[in-house]
Amino acid sequence: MQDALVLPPQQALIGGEWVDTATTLQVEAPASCEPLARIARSQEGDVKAAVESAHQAFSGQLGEWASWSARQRSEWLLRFANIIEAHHEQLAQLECADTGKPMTQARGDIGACARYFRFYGGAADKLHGETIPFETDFAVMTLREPYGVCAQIIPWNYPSQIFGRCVAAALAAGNTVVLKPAEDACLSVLRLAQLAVDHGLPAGALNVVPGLGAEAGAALAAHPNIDHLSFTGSPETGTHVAQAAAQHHVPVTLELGGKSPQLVFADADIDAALPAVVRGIIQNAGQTCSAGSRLLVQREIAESVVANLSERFAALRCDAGEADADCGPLINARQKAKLEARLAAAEADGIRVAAKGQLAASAPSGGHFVVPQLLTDIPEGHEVLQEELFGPVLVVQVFEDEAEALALANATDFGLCAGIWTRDGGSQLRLAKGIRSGQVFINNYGAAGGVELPFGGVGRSGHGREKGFEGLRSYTRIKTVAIKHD
Ligand code: TXE
Repeated sequence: MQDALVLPPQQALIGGEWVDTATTLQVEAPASCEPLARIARSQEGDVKAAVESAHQAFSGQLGEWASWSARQRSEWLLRFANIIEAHHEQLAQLECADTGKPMTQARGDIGACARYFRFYGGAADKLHGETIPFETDFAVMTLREPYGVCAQIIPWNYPSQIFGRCVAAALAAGNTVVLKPAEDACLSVLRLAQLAVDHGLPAGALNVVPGLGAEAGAALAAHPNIDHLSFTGSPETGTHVAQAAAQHHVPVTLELGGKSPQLVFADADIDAALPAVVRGIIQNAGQTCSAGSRLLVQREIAESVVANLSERFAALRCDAGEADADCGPLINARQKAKLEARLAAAEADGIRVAAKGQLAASAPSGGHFVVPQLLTDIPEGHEVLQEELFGPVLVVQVFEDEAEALALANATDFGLCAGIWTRDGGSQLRLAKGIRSGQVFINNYGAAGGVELPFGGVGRSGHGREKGFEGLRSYTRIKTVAIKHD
């Protein structure tokens, strides 16, 4: 039996205070479309106030953030990781209800959020510059400095994880943050922000402006006084926010999704590969930027692999998040309609649905469910091979040899992740070097989410790196100090 949800304030967090906005937005549970909560609808004025508070906190005019040493930041981040863990089940229930994802996945996401705070807490006081040998009468060093006010616009698919990834790294480096969470799912983020303030995060270090992308998001990206912008979402919105930030020469990190391939060779350990291939596409109902959404399989095993996967797909069940089935619903009616339109077009083009999962009889009516599907016999260059479908749909392509596998792997504009399943060491390394993507996994997919591992894309998947130590460095800039002496 689930406990009553602990809902966060229906307000924006500005300068350490929860502040009413002129109006609020209704949030629905994606599994049932029933009302779940209301959230603040921040407008340009709220965003301005949040940026101003973040500036004041960074420059020492508000609260004590600016006076905290790296060691103090480290201690607070480590303590906050424990606080997240102490509220683990409560936060997971909120994440599950708000995003619709199965409870096991929601629990994993809250665990990962705590891990980000622990990782960046541990790293905060180990981030140093260098000394550089120069002329004999010079001493030269680099200082790694925070940018100042970091604007962060995040999506709805992994709210708590992406909160951890962005906020922990930015704070560890000494920045202040103005965060615009997604209107479709932000309850865990607001509750995390509430816990942070209640547990001693100085006023103004973290500001949260919930609301619509076209209002709060656009106002934040275009604000002249932000010093850095990190955006996770669609390539289209990423282009808009990057253009807005460019007006003020604000550096931008963009994480824009993918169409990541899983390459399965005839010599692969099939018993290890196929469960990972299924997990890689059904996790969070396929609404994962790093989803392994294309299966490239070598011709001699293609038939048996498709038969094996068909059985696995047919056994998959969709249900509401708290039922903890294989898949929950999609996030909203728009995402569902977009996916269903693409699937209908694919079927009209003769693409075969080799297998489909089931909607559990216990699933609530009215939810945004789309059952997992395995698509084969796809014409070269078809849209389903190119576009991020953002649902539990795996497309299959067949290759003859390593050269064709590499060509197919690189045949989209995206480049986020790739999985390679083979026992051939030479092939592993040639492909790892040849694949155009930010992460490559050999004989695994996703490295269990590894918060320690740098993550980001090339091409239409974006640029810049989050996660790991690279992610921490990306929230700093280098200042060179050259000292002339006698
Ligand atoms: O994304 P948006 P949507 C991809 C995925 C999905 C598609 C559309 O393919 O099907 O994007 O999803 C804010 N100025 N990804 O429409 O619009 C918005 O409020 C500033 C991949 O939900 O990019 C939210 O906070 N901000 C992805 C955030 O941008 C704006 C995760 C993302 O929303 C804005 C999600 C504007 N004009 C979707 N308009 C990933 N990389 O993991 C919207 N936003």
